[in-house]
Amino acid sequence: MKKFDTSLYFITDSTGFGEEEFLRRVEAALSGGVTMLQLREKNRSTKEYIELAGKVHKLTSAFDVPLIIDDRVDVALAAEAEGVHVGADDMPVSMARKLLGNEKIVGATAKTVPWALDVYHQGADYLGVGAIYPTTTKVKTMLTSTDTLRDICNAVPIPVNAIGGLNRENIGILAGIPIAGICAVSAIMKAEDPKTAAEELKARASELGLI
Ligand code: TZP
Ligand code: MG
Repeated sequence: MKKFDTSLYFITDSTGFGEEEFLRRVEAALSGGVTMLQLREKNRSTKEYIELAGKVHKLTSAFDVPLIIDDRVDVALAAEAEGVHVGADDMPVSMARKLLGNEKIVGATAKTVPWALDVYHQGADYLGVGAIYPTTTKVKTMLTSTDTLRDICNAVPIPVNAIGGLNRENIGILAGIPIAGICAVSAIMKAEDPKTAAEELKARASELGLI
């Protein structure tokens, strides 16, 4: 049975880092208490994506953290990752589910209640909702209000994570919304010390009763 915990969901971005430094940061974030990790690569060949996924998978496995691959079901299968995350322009959730089976995790993006219900009914295991704040990470997205985030949380029976521009200074805006966790890229990836950043973000989310 697949089990996962989205409370501190770290999404990577290797842009600007050499491989060694990237992997060092990933490992540091894991040691800081990340509970789920998504490898998100937009500019790699399939071969490079699979190779990097294999290296990251070694690290996540050592921490018993599920590795999710962004966009690419083929890469997730090749690297024997624990799952995939698909957005509006990616493979439909129902197809990803069919290809991966029920033991793998399929996450989806949603920005409205009807969208959330649709991907839930297609078989999504969790949702990422945002962007809550403007983000400096390269992404095609629009802002999602905290009211919509709350409505989505109340509309679906699966874990819903907030994403977009989140850091320990600003996650107070999420207090009282029944999210399952926080997704963060820059707040951890670009931190001077990703381990401390992960620890502090988790501590703050916990203090606010979010996780
Ligand atoms: N989807 C919505 S916002 C976002 C994604 C992938 C990027 C979030 O990155 P950051 O650096 O945590 O704002
Ligand atoms: Mg995508």
